[in-house]
Amino acid sequence: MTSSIQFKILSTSSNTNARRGRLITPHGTIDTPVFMPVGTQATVKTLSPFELREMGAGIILSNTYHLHLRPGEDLVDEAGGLHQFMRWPGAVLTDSGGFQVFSLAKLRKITDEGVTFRSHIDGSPRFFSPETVMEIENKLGADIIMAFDECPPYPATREYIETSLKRTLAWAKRCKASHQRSDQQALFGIVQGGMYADLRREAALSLVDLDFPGYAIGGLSVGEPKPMMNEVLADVVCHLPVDKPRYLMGVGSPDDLFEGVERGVDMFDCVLPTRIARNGTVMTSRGKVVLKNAQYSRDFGPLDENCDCQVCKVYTRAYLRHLLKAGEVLGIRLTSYHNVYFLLDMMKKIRKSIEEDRFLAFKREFYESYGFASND
Ligand code: PRF
Ligand code: ZN
Repeated sequence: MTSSIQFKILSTSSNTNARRGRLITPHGTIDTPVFMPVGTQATVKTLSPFELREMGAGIILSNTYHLHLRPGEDLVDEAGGLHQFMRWPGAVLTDSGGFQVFSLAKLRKITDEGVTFRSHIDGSPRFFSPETVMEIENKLGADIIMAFDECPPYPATREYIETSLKRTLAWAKRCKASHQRSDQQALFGIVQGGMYADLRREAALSLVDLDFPGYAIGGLSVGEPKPMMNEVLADVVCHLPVDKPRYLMGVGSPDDLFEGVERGVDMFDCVLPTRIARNGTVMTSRGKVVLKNAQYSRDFGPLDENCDCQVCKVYTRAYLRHLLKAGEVLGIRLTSYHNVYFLLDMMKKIRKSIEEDRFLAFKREFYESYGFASND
């Protein structure tokens, strides 16, 4: 079966594993490496699709777990799928619930068959299995859908990870077998295996055997030290095919994005820009700014003098600080806008630096200005 997506590498970095690519989906062409803003409940919190388009977002992520519980996949299906329902013209990726069911649901019971749990909203009993999750994701209608996996906690014993991984790999196979719309939705496999290099390798090889149109790296950024994450990541990537997209799930912060790109990752998603925006923190070219701090009360400059976003063109730190302090909704809308723009723009600059084969130099420059210690 031909895949519903196509991936092309346009250029590569000569001294790192960074690659500049293009992902063609039924809802548009995405330049990679890409950051996908998170729209858990079929909305990127506080931002409209017009605004997301305006700032250059091409693909967003949404969540099977949340949409299944509310409003339910049948309603979304009836609306014509997620794109139609939320009036988002770009591409959508849905996560499978393999992470949320383990972090949010109550009274979880996991067996080889699937996971029984209670809704965190109303306590109603639910059952997720590879087959039920594929049916839900088919109805939601995203361009890219994720296999149902278990994201094990950190730290975890080798025995726990072995059992969990065996199950995740069996589930990946069942997801592939029950996926009904492979001509319209690309199903990605998820590499788990905790922090164990040999288990990660086994996971990657088994999934590659199943021949997915793309591969995600899950189970990272779950509390392990950053150097450990980067080591596992570098290791996993070398077992993945060069010609398929690689997606690092739930990551991240500006430095995590640079480190991921350097190791050959093409796709990222994270709630970070919108989450920190809602408590008044913005990312700028000179590092984070906590707007509620008193030092900004009479600061009539922009959030970031090097940012071209609509917010930085118009508003002052003093005014944004006032909105946040007064609990006005516009405050968190504007900080969310700037933060998402900041990461999209950073990825755009990363892509350009790969094209011009100066990725590491750009990374060094960015780290110096942002205030990160450089590790190369
Ligand atoms: N699995 C799935 N979604 C995820 C993760 C995972 O391991 C993570 C881990 N960082 C974030 N989101 N299905
Ligand atoms: Zn801005």
